[in-house]
Amino acid sequence: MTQRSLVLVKPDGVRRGLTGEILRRIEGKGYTLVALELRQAAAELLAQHYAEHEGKPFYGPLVEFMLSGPVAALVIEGERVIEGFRSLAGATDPTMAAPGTIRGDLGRDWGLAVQQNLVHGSDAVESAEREIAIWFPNLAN
Ligand code: RTP
Ligand code: MG
Repeated sequence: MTQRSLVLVKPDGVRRGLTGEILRRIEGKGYTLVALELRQAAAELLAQHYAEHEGKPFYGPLVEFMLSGPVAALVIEGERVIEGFRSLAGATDPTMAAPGTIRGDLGRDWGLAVQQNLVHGSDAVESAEREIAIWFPNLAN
């Protein structure tokens, strides 16, 4: 089934100049770019985006990190793209993420308050719809 996923290159990825490398992996895999925008996220938008994590110990540091610089926000499309991008991204903890993945090849633990792991990708059809509506309201169906 053709799906869409909301992907973010987080501020660490943009700062380190890895946006192009991450896009290359997505496009190389054969997924289609539907939207692409470099953007400084607002706190209210991040509160919506990360609503499921509110109250967790890493929530405050996570939002602060996501506010620390621009993110590249993307909508990508393809057959099973939601699980496909999660597979490209690798495990949440970049130290443990498999080599060959974005986080495994390009990420590491920097000893900071929150895992800076380069990318976000929607984890289910419902979250993709919700997140696309938050970041790209014009694309929402
Ligand atoms: P994402 O939502 O960014 O695609 O990552 P994910 O599904 O692999 O991870 P999730 O559990 O949704 O957590 C969201 C983000 O919060 C940060 N995090 N840090 N213990 C920690 O330091 C910790 N746990 C989570 C990461 O940036 C993670 O991607
Ligand atoms: Mg997640």
